[in-house]
Amino acid sequence: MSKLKRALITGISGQDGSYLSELLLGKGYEVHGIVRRVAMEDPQHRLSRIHHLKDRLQLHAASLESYPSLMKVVAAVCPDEVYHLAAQSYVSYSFEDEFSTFEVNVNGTHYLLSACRDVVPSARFYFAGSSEMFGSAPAPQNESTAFRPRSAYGISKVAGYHLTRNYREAYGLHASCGMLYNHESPRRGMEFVTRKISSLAAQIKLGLASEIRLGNPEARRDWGHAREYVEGMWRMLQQEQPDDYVIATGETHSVREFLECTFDFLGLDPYKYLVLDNRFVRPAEVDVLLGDMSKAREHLGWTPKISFRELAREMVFSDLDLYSRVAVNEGKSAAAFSLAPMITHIPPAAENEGTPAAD
Ligand code: G4F
Repeated sequence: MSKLKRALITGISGQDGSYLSELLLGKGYEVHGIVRRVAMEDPQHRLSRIHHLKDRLQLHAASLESYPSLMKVVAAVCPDEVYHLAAQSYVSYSFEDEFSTFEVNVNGTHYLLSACRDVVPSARFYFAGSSEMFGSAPAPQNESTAFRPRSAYGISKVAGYHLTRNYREAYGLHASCGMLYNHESPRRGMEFVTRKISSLAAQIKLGLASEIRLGNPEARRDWGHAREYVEGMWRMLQQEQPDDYVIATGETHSVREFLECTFDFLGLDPYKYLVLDNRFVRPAEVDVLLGDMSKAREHLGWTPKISFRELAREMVFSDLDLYSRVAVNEGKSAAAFSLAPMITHIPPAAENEGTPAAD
């Protein structure tokens, strides 16, 4: 009988980590995750995205800022596949603290690669790169596009990409980098614009909020669904040869479009509530991201199926459900908002709504 494959995931408690855990468990992997010690001490809040999997995962406390702690976990787990997802991933914050962004994103990646080379050199390694590496490069971007990052976050991911490539070329590691475009879901953190919009739309509908403050509504992103994107990560590590891939939908939409689409699902006019607020405008913006994922389609057989509208719909109805429960707990009945039929499930997509994100 062949032995179970063992995966080690950094950032397992995040959006991508939770979807990837589900995918790997479903494929019969033994799944280990690295979390910070504080998360172990406060699992209800910090591990909420993987709470439903808690009996099937093996969690280890370590810090990306400590090489010895990472080394110890890698040696104890002896993984076949390592998915390095953990990072300071909020672009705006990287303008406020460039130094900790580099510390975690660059040194953390370097420590983990080094530990893998020294302890499990035959393990396959995935590095979570980002479309932010392309920055102001003209659209559409693909694996040959020159990087022009516009933030400390983008620069840190370019450094991680080169570290990954260098470990592949210098030490023969099976190390791949996924350049993933923005990927969202109901599990997205509240600081990112899509979740900020879907959660505030729901709260406005329920009378729990009265405005939405945004920075630049004209920025354009190539938004896909995180559940589909983690499948791309896994496929990269199943290839005989390591390589780098763009994972994207091939469609770009503005923040404004996401706002209009989301509010529209709830029958709201976003312009009654929108306040433009300079505090959310970045010192250097990435205006347009649009990925060309032909290589992933041809080599990995990966294509996204969930459209922009389906993504927005899932997010906003999930938040409506969430905040309805909040409203009920605050003594307001969901029925008072005429929402009872809407909050029980996410309605299926109408056949004529939206187009598939890509072929
Ligand atoms: O949702 P965002 O904060 O995501 P951003 O900066 O594109 O980065 C995300 O995607 C990357 C992949 O491309 C990841 F690598 C990264 O870790 C992260 O997951 O902002 C999206 C756009 C930006 O142009 C921003 O300026 O929305 C614009 N925006 C406008 N108003 C806002 C707001 N962003 C946020 N977070 N909050 C606002 O109020």
